[in-house]
Amino acid sequence: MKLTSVELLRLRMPLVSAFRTSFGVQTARDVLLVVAHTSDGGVGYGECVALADPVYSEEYVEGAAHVLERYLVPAVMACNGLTAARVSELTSGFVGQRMAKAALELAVLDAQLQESGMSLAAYLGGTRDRVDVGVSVGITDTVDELVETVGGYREQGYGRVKLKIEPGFDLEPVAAVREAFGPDLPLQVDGNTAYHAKDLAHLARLDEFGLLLIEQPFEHDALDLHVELARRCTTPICLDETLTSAAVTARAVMTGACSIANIKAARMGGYLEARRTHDVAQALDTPVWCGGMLETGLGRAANLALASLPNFTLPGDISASARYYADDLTEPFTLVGGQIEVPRGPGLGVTVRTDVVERVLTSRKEIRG
Ligand code: SMG
Ligand code: MG
Repeated sequence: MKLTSVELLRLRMPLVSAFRTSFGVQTARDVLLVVAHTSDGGVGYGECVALADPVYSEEYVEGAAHVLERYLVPAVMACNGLTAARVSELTSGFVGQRMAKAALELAVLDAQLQESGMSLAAYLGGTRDRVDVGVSVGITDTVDELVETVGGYREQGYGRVKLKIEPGFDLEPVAAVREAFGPDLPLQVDGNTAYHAKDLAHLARLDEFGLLLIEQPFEHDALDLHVELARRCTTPICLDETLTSAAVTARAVMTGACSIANIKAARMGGYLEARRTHDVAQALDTPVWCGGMLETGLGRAANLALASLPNFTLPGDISASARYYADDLTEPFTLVGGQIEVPRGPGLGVTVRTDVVERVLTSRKEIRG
């Protein structure tokens, strides 16, 4: 396989409701799509999940588009006999840029798998036709509003709920949700790196709410603080922002900084490294689940394929299309019995709704070999 051209599409997709985390509020998604065109006439899509600003990680969408155009796409386009497995090696001379690399790798992988007629789930080693999913609920102005929002999602059929927390919005909202929905609601929290060493004793009080896990309360490189919280709590600690590769994940587990891993392929440079991370975690008896970055149907399709692997034993942040977008870029994913079906068709297994893409398109750039 050889790439003949790559398009970088920028889209502006309004979110159906604002999403507030300790990083700030998002009301729309500035989406970057990588479209790979092959010499055999194939087309593959990869969604780059970098946020508009460098708050979740160093990457941001404008920078990712630049790095793809200037460095990553030319490095991959020069290759004859290209396969998705070669993308990480061809771009390894450029430090970091994992979300940009992941999007390019996924576009190549989608094209490759469509050509061979294999689904992404089958290629990765998925073993389930549908996967358990949950919903990630943003910070609200009041605790009453949070309880009402969670109630709405429960009515829609979400079985597992994740609450975003930050200093000043943690014990009270968690207690209220636990009280309103009872001890059987699978509930977890995500601090998105907003806490510091002085908060250790406070965070340990989350133990009384019977949570599934506490996700990334401290900064990405603060392994020691996560180890200390794990020592003080019986609730499992899960890492997100910290886990940038299979090797980093193994180190985090072995040092006791986490006993559960959130896997996001984009944070790790691609779906192939995500699969390796799944395998390493499984070897270390560490359950994993699939994180989310408010993906459109394209990224969601890939996440569903990943989440169908056997060690994804906890529900993922992979909600139905309607939780994010009024008009998704693919046929909408829907929730049935707390689960979403894994696409079966070749590659990502979805059809891109080009009419929707054209409607939300803000810019298009074509890179030729
Ligand atoms: O895709 O449903 C989703 C969002 C899940 O909470 C979610 N993602 O830290 O896990 C996380 C956040 C990161 C993105 S928002 C800044
Ligand atoms: Mg997180």
